[in-house]
Amino acid sequence: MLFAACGGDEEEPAAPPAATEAATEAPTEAPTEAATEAAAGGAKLAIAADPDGAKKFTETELTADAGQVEIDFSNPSQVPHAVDIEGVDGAVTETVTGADAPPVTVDLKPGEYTFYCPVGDHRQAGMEGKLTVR
Ligand SMILES: [Cu+2]
Repeated sequence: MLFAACGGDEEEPAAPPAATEAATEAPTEAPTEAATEAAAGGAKLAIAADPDGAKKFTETELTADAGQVEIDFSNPSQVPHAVDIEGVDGAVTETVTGADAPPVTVDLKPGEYTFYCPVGDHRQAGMEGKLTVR
């Protein structure tokens, strides 16, 4: 109700609510540098498990830019899965079933990696893929 009341100020020459709105919206677009930095340091690597429960990921070849990468693993199936990137300390997600795993952020150096599911025999069954970091 307070905001509705403010809207009624339109007739006044210097309506404070309008100025406040402008100030609120501007910062989201203005700092282009900050946005660029966020993109560079906030890269995301989306990985998903087969929705039908097969022991495989939806993609077997992924690429990422070197640096801080957030691993976002989604497992919509009713089979427990996780993601582990071979040879990268800490690059392993929680095992989830029918859910998204909490994001895991790792520092990736350029190179070729193998990501796989560490659950049971899933990797042997073919639940793995190649990750190229540039
Ligand atoms: Cu699995």
